[in-house]
Amino acid sequence: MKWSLALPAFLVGSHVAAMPQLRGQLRASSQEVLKTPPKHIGVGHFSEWSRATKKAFLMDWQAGKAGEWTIVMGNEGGDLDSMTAAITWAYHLDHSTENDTHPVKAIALLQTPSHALDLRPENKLALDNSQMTVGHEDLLTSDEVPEDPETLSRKLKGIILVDHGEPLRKWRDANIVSIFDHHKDHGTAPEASPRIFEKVASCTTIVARELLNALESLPQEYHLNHEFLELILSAIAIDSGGLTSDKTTDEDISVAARVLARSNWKDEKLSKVMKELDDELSSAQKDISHLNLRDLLRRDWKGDLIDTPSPRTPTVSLGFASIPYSMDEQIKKTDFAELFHWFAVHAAWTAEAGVDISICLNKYKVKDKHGKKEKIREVVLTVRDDVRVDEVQAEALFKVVKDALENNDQGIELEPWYRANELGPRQMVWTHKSGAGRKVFRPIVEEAVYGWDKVMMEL
Ligand SMILES: [Mn+2]
Repeated sequence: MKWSLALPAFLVGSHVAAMPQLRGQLRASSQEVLKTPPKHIGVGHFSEWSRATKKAFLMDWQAGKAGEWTIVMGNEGGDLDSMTAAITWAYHLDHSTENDTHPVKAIALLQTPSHALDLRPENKLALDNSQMTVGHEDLLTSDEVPEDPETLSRKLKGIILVDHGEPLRKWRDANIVSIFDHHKDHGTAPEASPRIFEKVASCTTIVARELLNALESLPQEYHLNHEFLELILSAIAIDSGGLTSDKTTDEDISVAARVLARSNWKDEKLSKVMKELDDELSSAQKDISHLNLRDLLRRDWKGDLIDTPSPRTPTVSLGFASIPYSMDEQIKKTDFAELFHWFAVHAAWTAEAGVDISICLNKYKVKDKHGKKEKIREVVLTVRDDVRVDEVQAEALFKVVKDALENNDQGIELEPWYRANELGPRQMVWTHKSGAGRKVFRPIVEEAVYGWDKVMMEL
């Protein structure tokens, strides 16, 4: 079946692209022949738009015209919400001004390297469903940004933050045009407009609502293609458990209904569509059993540098991982399947990431004696003494963060992990049953680090 080797180019032809069934068959048969699936260019309108935008951005950058662009960026966890919210607002800015004398040049940036996106099967699936090019080629990822963000941020027209409330340090010199977020408001860029912080399940809800409101007030609406609408519904569905989780708000429901009404699925029931999307995406999301510990650490990693108040105190780097496995299960995934190896693999990753303080937030379910499922969470704290702080400082930092965690005012009752006595210096593991995740823990740890200097001076 030699012809299958010519398939990628062949698929670009629009007549083939217009026949999804044939395309599927060809792809399936070619995969049998070739070990690695052949690359093909996405065929949807959405893919075309995204690809054209990326090309225009890179061409303008090369021509020294980066200053005409606004980058819409999600957070570095790079989940479906971040990705979709960024794409949604970039799409809106681009389409709503396309007939203007000076159309807005906006591009979505996924603040993860492309390989990290591959660690999120649900993103892959959602992009595939939206007929995007395999391997996220239509999207700009952080490893493709053609210039050091510190420098680029000063050249850009501006940045727009979605799904996070303050820019990563490397972007902090950029002009922040707008913020759409559902995390804690740290007061960043008070002059940004729109500047919306709202407790909703999915940040995409906020962005999609703003898009629809603006769209409906235009003299003539621009086109929303169905792939795009389906991606928006997917992001809201997975973050809201198909609109059924506790986090779901009326806004999530009403925005999803408005998006659905414009989609190809408009004749179906909202609850059914959202449940199906959530089921499909959540099962893809859970399909990470093949990932090793290093990949699990990288998969949902958020970190940044924190300046402590005093000039004599170094800047420290803080990283958070979220992992859906217990410590015991993670240990089993290491080559030696022993506790020491968890810390060795973890240390190799934090060294690579240049992180002083690392917090891993694990969550998993156990069945109690009545067969009822119970959610358990674990917190793993480690502090390195070889990145930005020395051993004495590392000890002090560890103590400050440990105290802040143990004496938190969020009602989280941390109990030492059952093997805590086997841990080494500046390592601690706790378990708890509160629902608190990264959104709760991150501010606790950050505030502790901001206050670290005070403790140092008292010593
Ligand atoms: Mn989010």
